[in-house]
Amino acid sequence: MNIKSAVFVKGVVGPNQILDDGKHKVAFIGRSNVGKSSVINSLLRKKGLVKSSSTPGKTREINFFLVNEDIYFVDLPGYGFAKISMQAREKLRNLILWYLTSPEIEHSRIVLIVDAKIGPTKLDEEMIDVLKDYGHDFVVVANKSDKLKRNSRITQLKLIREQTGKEAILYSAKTIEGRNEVMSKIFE
Ligand SMILES: Nc1nc2c(ncn2[C@@H]2O[C@H](COP(=O)(O)OP(=O)(O)O)[C@@H](O)[C@H]2O)c(=O)[nH]1
Ligand SMILES: [Mg+2]
Repeated sequence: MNIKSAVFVKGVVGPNQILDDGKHKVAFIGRSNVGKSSVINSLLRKKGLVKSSSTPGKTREINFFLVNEDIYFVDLPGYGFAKISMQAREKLRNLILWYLTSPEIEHSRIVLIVDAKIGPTKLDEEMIDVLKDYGHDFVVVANKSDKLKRNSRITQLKLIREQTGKEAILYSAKTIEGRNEVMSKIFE
């Protein structure tokens, strides 16, 4: 897919603000610091469109980016960042759940990003349960594949498959390995 334009449209912090204009959405979800912002930027080939920060847990909004004036890429808040208050964590969790249960996202695709080297964590598994509970299918992207040793690629893919029930795509926001595969999966 050829990216002609990608622009930030809005950040949403609470209910009743979702974009309800009938356009399809692709939502990216994952642990804080897994590289969500970097993945979105690299897929769109736009450095700095989504702020990638060295301070994990900074994204506390749901950010909407309109791509080719046609489809939204949605950056959901990262989960599992320890250094924020219980209350803030609960708020983030609710924001994610609210998105996942909004009727407007019926035609939304979900991309779950896990760390290729670490594999799915307990929190990722919880998120998978949530997605299943709400009947959302999802694509698994294993980011930071550049950190994997050559001979552990297949082992990690197998591990991720066993833990998520999905065939993961090895991806690197750094080298853009897997970009075509992820894009065609998103737009298939
Ligand atoms: N080596 C490597 N580092 C990455 C990759 N993607 C993201 N990172 C780094 O991981 C950190 C968190 O990235 P960010 O996109 O802000 O994560 P987010 O919190 O999930 O949005 C940053 O230091 C990135 O440079 C990748 O594919 N390979
Ligand atoms: Mg981010």
